[in-house]
Amino acid sequence: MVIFANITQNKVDNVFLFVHGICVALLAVVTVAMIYFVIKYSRKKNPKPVDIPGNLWLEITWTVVPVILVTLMFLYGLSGFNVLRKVPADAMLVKASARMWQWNFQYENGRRSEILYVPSGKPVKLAITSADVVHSLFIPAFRVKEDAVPGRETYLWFQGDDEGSYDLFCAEYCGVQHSAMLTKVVVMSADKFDGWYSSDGAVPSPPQDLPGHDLFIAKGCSTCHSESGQGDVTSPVLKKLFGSKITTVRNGAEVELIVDEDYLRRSIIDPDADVRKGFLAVMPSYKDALTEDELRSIVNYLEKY
Ligand SMILES: [Cu+2]
Repeated sequence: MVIFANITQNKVDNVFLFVHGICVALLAVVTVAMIYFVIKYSRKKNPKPVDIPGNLWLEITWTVVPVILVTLMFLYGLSGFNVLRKVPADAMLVKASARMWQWNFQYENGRRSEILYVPSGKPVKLAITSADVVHSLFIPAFRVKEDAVPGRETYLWFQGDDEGSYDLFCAEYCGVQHSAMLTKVVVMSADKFDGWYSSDGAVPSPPQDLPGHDLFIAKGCSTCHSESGQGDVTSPVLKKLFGSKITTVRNGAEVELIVDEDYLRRSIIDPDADVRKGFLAVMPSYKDALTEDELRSIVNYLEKY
């Protein structure tokens, strides 16, 4: 038996299994009856058609039983819906805003992030808005999805009980870079989360006089890799990184390397290839979010950063 990781997932899965179970049972009943009638009333056995008079009890049964079944499906589904819509009073509020083609999360202390960091075991309410078109915020692992509609605030809530990182993406086709609206929910222990939450990554201030700086901000790099941030478990500090010797984990094995242009490039396009030792692999790939020129510009910037 599956052990469900969290409340919303548990509820949604149970309703799904219940409805699915009834559907499978009905399919079996209908199929068996159909095969039975095909054989019993075949033309070979009944060359002469005869009228079969109605059967009141049979008709009452096949009306009442389905009514009971769909009512049960509705009521059980409604109980799941109520769980999803009723946010626990102690939920932590995070504002989630969507725009073509990026997610942005803002916390109550003003801290912003492109990755949704949450403490484990605590309900989180996302207040969702969109700056342009309709997007949809979907976290499959927690079975929650809600549209981001311009001019209006929607919401959802979930609770991550197991530490780890989970996919979060846009589930409403919103333009050519729709598939780039992919990020992570990182569930951390309360201690680690508090450390991240209170670290001063809120005010990124990379050097402004270098080319590539504006791009570094515009593409959201600085929301995680801030200059002043001391670098938590998810985002190493990039300052003076170029040329330094680091240890990474590649396919499960530790590798020592000198940070060069190739490494910076690879880490932006395929962040999971060489993950800095001691850090979590949570950065989304920027393969489709940057043109070749933009990529070159950011890499050049980081070389001097
Ligand atoms: Cu979208």
